[in-house]
This record gives sequence, structure tokens and C-alpha cells, in this order.
Amino acid sequence: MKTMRAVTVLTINSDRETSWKLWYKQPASCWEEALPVGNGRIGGMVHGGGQSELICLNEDTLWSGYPRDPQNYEALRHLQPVRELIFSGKYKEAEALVEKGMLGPRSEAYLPLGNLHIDHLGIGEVTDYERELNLDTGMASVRFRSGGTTMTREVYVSAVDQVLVVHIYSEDHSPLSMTVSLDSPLKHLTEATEKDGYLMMRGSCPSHIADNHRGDHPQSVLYEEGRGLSFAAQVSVRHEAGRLMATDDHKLRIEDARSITLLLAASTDFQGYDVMPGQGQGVCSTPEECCKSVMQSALALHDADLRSRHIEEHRGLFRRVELELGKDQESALLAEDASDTESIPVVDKDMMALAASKPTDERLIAYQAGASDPELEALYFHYGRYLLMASSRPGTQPANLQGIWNPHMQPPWNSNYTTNINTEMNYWPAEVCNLSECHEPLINMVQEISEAGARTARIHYGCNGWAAHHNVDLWRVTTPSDGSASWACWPMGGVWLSRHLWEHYAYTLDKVYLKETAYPVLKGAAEFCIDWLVPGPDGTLVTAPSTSPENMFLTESGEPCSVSYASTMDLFLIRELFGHCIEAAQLLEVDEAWVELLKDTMERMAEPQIGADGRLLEWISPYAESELGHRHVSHLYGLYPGSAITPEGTPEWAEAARRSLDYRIANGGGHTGWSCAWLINLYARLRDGNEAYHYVRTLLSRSTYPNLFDAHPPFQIDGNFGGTAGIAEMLLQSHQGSIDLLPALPAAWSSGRVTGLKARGNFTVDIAWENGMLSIASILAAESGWCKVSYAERLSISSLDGEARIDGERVWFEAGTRYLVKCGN
Ligand code: FUC
Repeated sequence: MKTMRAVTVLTINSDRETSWKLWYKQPASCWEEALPVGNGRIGGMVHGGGQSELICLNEDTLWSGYPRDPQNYEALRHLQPVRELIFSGKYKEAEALVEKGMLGPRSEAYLPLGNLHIDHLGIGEVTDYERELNLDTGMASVRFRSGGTTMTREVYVSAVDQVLVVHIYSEDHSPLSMTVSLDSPLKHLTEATEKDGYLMMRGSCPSHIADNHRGDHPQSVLYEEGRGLSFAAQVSVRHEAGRLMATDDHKLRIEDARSITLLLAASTDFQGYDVMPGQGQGVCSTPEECCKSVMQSALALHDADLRSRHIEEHRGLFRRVELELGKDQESALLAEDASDTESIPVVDKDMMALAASKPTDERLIAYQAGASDPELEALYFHYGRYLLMASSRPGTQPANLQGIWNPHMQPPWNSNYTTNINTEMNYWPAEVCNLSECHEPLINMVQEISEAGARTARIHYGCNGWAAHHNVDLWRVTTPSDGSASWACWPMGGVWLSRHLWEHYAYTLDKVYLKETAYPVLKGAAEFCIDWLVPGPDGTLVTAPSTSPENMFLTESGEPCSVSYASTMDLFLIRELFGHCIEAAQLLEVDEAWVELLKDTMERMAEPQIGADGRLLEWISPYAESELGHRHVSHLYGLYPGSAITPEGTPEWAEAARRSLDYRIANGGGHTGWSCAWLINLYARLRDGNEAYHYVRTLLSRSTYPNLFDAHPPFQIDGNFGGTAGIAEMLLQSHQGSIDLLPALPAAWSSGRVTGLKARGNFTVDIAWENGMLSIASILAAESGWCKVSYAERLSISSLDGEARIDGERVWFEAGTRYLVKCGN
């Protein structure tokens, strides 16, 4: 590497109006066609009907249940017998004993808040209909002609002012008349108040939602006085001209207004995972009071102010990243000319407009039929970022299985936090896609389950530290769920989640956060693991009982079984956690003796194995698998999201991982949305851009609803987030202590550019490429330090004003200085 002449990077100037929009020519005919809006706390699914609008509503603390003690005080009685059965090869008996004596209750469920209905009065035929979701403004809108005028409805949820806003107006101020109402599948009462022009819905949540898949539970939705959350939603109407009245059926009726703005506030009395509903010391005494106080502040703002405050805040996050995936080879040309100025390419607006000229659902259908549409792929990437912003913001609950959008009283898998892949996948894009603050709700939840999980570690397993299992809910349940050991018997939930606390540090380098927030949690998770590891049959330290999430092997007698010891995933997870703890302790200069204990434990631990056929084994022995194409690929954790396996550092393991992956897929693997999204990331880590791209295509064409929500099926949001992370991982990696540019660029994206991605070490990275080769990259460091930059070819690197300090393969990055990277000497 050597230096090159000074250059200037031009600002990228893409046409956001066309590139960041989902749009349709007809209203949603079902929930999976409606468009999501949200501020991390309040969610809406906008159906966009012409005469009647339906917005399905959510509030992120609206769950069934209450703080209860889910610990199974009998579990520990069975631990030693289970281990003895396992170590004597009696896996089936061990599994039966786990299921009989060591499990706990199911998690509670995330519930819908209700529906906002807007029914226009006196509207005739609707023509020239269009609706859209503009990712750049965070607004859904509907526009159509009726009765000689054009009507528009805009919907957004403001993170600044904590209200959902619906603004309705007609082009020529033709009079608007409509009724507005609220309802809910939960127990509720609605009141319409004419004087101040508002609706108030008050309701209560069930104390428990039971699994009723087989339809055999006569009381699967249980209400108990004093044992469920209370909630309220308030809609206030602001209208220009006209009249407002309350109707006998608890609606508001507005007649002949020039424009109408509806503001919706929502709240529950949730005040902490361990606080009994109604007994907290919150800012407001009731959910209704909360709504009123939020509403009062919002009503003090003019419509235009509410709108601009929302858009400004939204864009502050959304516009950090841009992406173009070579929609047209020529348009992505590096604008290099004879002058001394070099630039990252400017978007060709005409091409963009052409790509976006088809409605999103039609584009998706064409894509499913094999059309190439890299702009749709870029839109999908941005949609994942949008969805994270809309479902996870500082101070809110983390994104659950459905983000924050759920219309069901008994949602699939309780719409909970499933931590054996799904919850973590939701946050894979958070750091790399420059939405670090959206990671915060997950980090808070992990802190809380580290408190709750200390009891589980002690009561279930007699261990120090803290443990969580595969399901977590609003009440921070950390015990195993009921059901099959294949999912329930997995005390590694806390270990995987702890990775996210480390990653947040690795990207931000925030040492105060590391010391005060991350390290205590990581340490507690590691303390549990130290106690959980026991000598196995050959004397190495192993986990027992151990499962490989949801998969089963065949016992000698051919029976499917999930329980054995030292599953490959456990070994990768624990080693990685110990590694993070060692690094953190050394950075913070604490716990020297404990670091030695971790190192010694790692040396004594069992190692993942490679089988005779060259595949990375999923279990400690080469058992036959009961489902060859199982959707989970837990044993490949070390390849992604972990970084123990890399083609450069551990080529044998990388080859073994690839063989496992190929085999899994050849037998039908990757068949759910999230499973497919995982494959993108895994192949990206194997630096196989074309295979990774194959699964981008599969995800979009096979596992995506018309509103671009991920289809497990049914709707589950993890695939959206995993897909977004996978696209980023194809363009930039930083898990090996270096900034790796275009590590898995597929032939299909031969030219393009991305700006604003983050690399570990708090670097912001822009990359442009042409004909499959790096054209130019720009790297901006937030902190000064040495870092390697790598690419398939030799690179030259210089700061904008000249020289760069180079030491072997490393470059000195001066904080705040932009460095340019090009191919060549
Ligand atoms: C795990 C997966 C399922 C589903 C559920 C929410 O149990 O195996 O496919 O995603 O979580």
C-alpha cells in the first residue's frame, strides 16, 4: 500500500422520492398487504381503503400476563440423574426426564391494541387510486379521486411526539365528512366526547394466553381481575371548519371540514417486568392520564410542526445509509474525469424512476418470475432498516417476532422473543447499518433478563451467574418453556444474547458503556457457563444436557432425540463469550485472576468436531440426523454470527462448515424466511457472493409478502432483518479485526455503491464498485487507531489531504479524517 494524490468525495445525491418507496394501485385486501408505520412503541398497519380506512394498532407493552414466578423448583432434583443418563448413552431416557421434570411454563403473548376506523361519508366512486409507504419520510399515504377532487390521507407515528397522526385533506378544500371509531379484540369500552373532540378507549389484557393450536383449551384467553395490564387509546380530532359530534354508537362524526387531523396516543400501565400492573409509581396514574398528557403536548403543535419534527427526526437515522445495486451498469459509473476530483457515483434518476414505475407488488411478481430488479433488492435492504427504526427505539421494548405489528389474540409463537435465532437475527443489521441506537432496547432487555435469569441459573441448575432459555416475554421469563426438550432445554439463550452487548461495544468503542452496562452482564453469563460445564466421558468440559436448537439426531435404535452433551453450538457460544469477557476485562483492567480461570476453562473444554465426510458435526458424535434439511443451522454459529470460523483463519473449519451448509441445503434447508436469510449471511462469510445472492433472490421471491414483510410463513419479521444484514455482510465485513471491502460481491451486482455502513472500531465506510471491482472507498474513523483494510487486490490508501501512515498492512486512521481507498500500488 502506498499513498495517492488528494481527492474530494462528492456527496451522493440519490432521488429518494423514487428509490425509497413501496407503492400500490389498490388498497390492502388483507393484513399482509397493509403498510407498517411505527415509532418503536406505537405501531400501525395502514390498509388504505378508499372509502374506509383501517389502521390496525399496536402498543409494544401490550402483552398478556403479569409478573409471576415461573421457576421450576423441582428441576434441580433431576439434573444429576439426567447427566448420568446422558453420559451412559441413554439419551432418550434423559430427554424424557428433562421433559417430565425440568421444564417450565410458556411465555405470555404480545397482543393487538385494536383498530382505528375512518369511514368517509358521501364518497362516490374512487378512481386514480394510489397508496405508498415512503421509507425516507416514514409516512404511509393514500391518494385517490372522488367526487371531482383528490383526497389524501397521510399516516405516520412520531417518535418525537409519541402520537400516531392521520392527516386528511382534499386538493381543493372540498368538504370532508367522516366517522372515526376505535375498537379492540381485547375487553374494552369506548367513549366519544363531543366537547373536546376525542375518543377514549379503555381496556384490559388477559392474565394469560394459553396455547390452543389443537383447539382443545376451553379458556385459552383468560381474564382475571387485577392480574392483567390496563390500556388506553385516545384519538383527538382537529378539524378545519365544519362540525364535530359524538354518535350514540361511540363514534365521532365530522361533517364538512376542510381538513382533518386525527392524533392517537396509546399507553398501558406496564411499569417494569417485575412490577404488578397498576402498582407502579409511574409519571401518570393511569394509561388514560398518560394518553391525555401526551395528547395535550401534541395538540399544542400545529400540523406542519408535528409533521416536520417527525420527518426531521426520522431522516436523521434513515438517511445515514444509501445503497445502489447496479440497477444499470452505466448509471453506476464512477464519475471520474480528467479533473483532479474523484467522486463516488451519482445516481441516475431516470433509471431509478423506471425501476420504481411499477407498483411494488407487480415488481415482486415479476421478480418471482425471474426478472432482474436490483433496485427492488436495495428497497428490501432499506425496508429492513426502516422496520428496525419503526419497531425498536431507545426506551421501547425490543422488536419481537413480529416487530411491533400483530393483529392476533393468539399470535404465532406468542409473538414473543425467541432467542434461539429469531430475536438475535432481528438485531443483526443494527450496528452495520448505522442504527446503533435501535440496538438499545435489546441491550436493556438483556440487562433485565440477567437480573431475572440469576434465579433461573440458581434454582434450575444450582449455578452462579444468570441463564435464559429460548423464550423471553415482556415479563422477562428466563425459565425453559414447556413442550419438547428440542426447543425448551437450551440454557444458552443468555449466552447468545450477550453477544449483542459485546457487538455494541465493538462498533461504538464506548468504554463507559462497556464498563457499566455490558461487562457485568457478560460476566454473569460467563459465570453461569463456568458452573454449567462439567467433565464429560473423556474428561473434557462439556455442557449437559445439551441440544442443538430444535434439531434431532437418531439414537442407535433409530429414534429421533434432541438431548445429548456438548452440542457444537454450545461450544462455539461459550468460547466466544469467554473470549469477549477476556477482551473486556483486559480493556477495563479488571478481574485478572478470573481471566485466567476463563482461559484455563477454555483449554479444558471439548472442541467442535469434523466428521469423516468432512462436515462440521452438529453434535459431539457423528449421529445420523433425523431431518437432513432442518431449518436451524446452529452448528454453523461459529461462521455467522460468530467469527470463530473464517476462510482465512480456519480454512479447514470453513470448508467443513461449507460442506455442512451445502448438505443441509441439498436436503431442503433454508425453507423458512429466517432460515433463508441466515444462509445469505453464512455464504457471505464464506465469501461466496453468488451463493449469498442466490438466497437474496430466494428470500424475496419465495418468502416475501406483497408489503415486503417476511413470510416464515406466517409473517415473522426476522427474515426482513436477516436479509438486510446479509446484504450488508456481502458488501462489508469487519469481524476479523480488519475492514474487508466487498468480501462477497455477486456477479449480479457488478456495479453499485453503498454509503454509511459501519465497521467494528467505529468506522463509517462508503464503497463504490464497477464491473465487479472496487472503484473507490472512503473510510472515516471516529477514533484514532491502527486498522487493516483488505480487499481481493492490493490497495492504495491516502487521507483526503495527502499522506497516510502505513505500517505493513495497517493504516493509521486519524479521528475525523476521511481516507480514500483504491486498487493499485
Ligand atoms: C423457532 C423456529 C421456528 C419459528 C419460531 C418462532 O422455534 O424453529 O421456525 O421461527 O422459532
